[in-house]
Amino acid sequence: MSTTDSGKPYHIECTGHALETVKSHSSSQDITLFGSCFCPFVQRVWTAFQFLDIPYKYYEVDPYKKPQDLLEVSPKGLVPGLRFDNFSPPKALNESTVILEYLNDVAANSNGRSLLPPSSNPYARALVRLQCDHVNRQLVPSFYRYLQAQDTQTQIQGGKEFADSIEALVSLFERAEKEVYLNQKSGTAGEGERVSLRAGLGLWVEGNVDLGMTDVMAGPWLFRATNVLKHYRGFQLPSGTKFDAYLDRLFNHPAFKSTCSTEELYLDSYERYAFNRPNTSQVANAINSGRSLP
Ligand SMILES: N[C@@H](CCC(=O)N[C@@H](CS)C(=O)NCC(=O)O)C(=O)O
Repeated sequence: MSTTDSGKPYHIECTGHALETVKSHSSSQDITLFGSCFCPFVQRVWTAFQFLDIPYKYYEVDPYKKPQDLLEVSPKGLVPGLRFDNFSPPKALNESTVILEYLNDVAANSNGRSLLPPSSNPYARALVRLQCDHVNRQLVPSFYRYLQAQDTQTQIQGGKEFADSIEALVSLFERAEKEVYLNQKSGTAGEGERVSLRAGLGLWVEGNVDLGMTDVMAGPWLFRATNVLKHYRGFQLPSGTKFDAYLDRLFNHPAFKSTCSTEELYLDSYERYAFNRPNTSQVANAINSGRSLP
């Protein structure tokens, strides 16, 4: 566990698999993704582009420097942002959760890929959105509270709160699996029908090979729990056969893996959060002042 701030700066270029993906998405496309190599909100959207097979150009920006072209697509200067160059003047979108829904709609209208259960199953879609809501309002803020906590007592409490948010996510996964799939499948005819019942429930459900909306929403922070939180807080993710197998499927899914840099990039880039350096980011400031995240 790391105990002194060595003053490392955040990285400004992807490494590893992510760098390969950047290189193969560097030519002009109708959609430009404004991203930053260390950012989990970007990783959500980037994973969705990869999974949904929507053409894009990746464009690395430093969101702390607030370049003009970023401010034009994202008013607070936050990544991710999308710019649509086939309009004059170009149109734009920001906010990772909004962009994810947008990309899912685009795919549904083009290639039929989806991160959600089919619209013919509104209850299944709602249960997945409950999971996403939990990720956004509990899991993500508790990750930062834990990482930014400086005294031992607050760190212990932060670790517990973060672990509890993961347990609660698992309960929501189990609920959707049970209500949408397990309780139904005995009465159904064949494997085809079983596959369609579990479609869009994501990698939690054994046998599913497609990412779901919740996997994409939560994945970047679960991943950072295995490197950043482990390194700076000695954190161990809750363990269990089914949860371990889920994480394995998630972290090794080609669409997720292709957006991952090497561990050093995350450890260096998150040192400023781990030592709660002043003015680290808008997210860090919101956590320190008890406000909701930007
Ligand atoms: N609610 C935004 C949050 C995005 C966000 O906070 N991105 C960080 C990078 S991880 C950022 O751009 N920070 C710049 C700043 O703090 O000024 C989303 O979901 O897209």
